[in-house]
Amino acid sequence: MKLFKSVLALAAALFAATAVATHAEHAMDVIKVGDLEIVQPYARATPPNAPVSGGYMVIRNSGAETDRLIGGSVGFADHVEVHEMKMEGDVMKMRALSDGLEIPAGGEVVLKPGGFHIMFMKMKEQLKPGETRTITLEFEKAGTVELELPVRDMKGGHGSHSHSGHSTSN
Ligand SMILES: [Cu+2]
Repeated sequence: MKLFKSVLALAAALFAATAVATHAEHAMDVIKVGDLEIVQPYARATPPNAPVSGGYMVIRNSGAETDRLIGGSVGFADHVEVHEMKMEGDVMKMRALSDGLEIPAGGEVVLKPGGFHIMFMKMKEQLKPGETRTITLEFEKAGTVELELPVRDMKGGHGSHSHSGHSTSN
């Protein structure tokens, strides 16, 4: 219980750092598809033979209609799922969003450690810090978009603990 609370605190601290960095975003970190903007996507670096990893980004919708992130694909994992992580009582739970992740009109959704994320299932290779991968995202209305996914070392973020806990409890 305490562990999960400190994980949340760390996730919040990480997110605060990300929010500051967002002000310095440059054009190449923003990918547009239809009415959507995808800002600063990245993937979590993994140790060798890690079964899963996570993808994070901010998705903004400047359109008048709700869109949904419904899936995607990558070459380095068997498949991709859209997940939500949140506290239920005292327990951190993660689940796949079978209807996708809603991106509200005029709003934005933050995919971050401890919250919504893209989960890479059955990893085929290690992701090392400084490397770049490609991901294809699929949106209900905006369609598909391919973008570059820098790999970031997130040691100390402790989000990986939640992930490994999830994969073994499933
Ligand atoms: Cu997940």
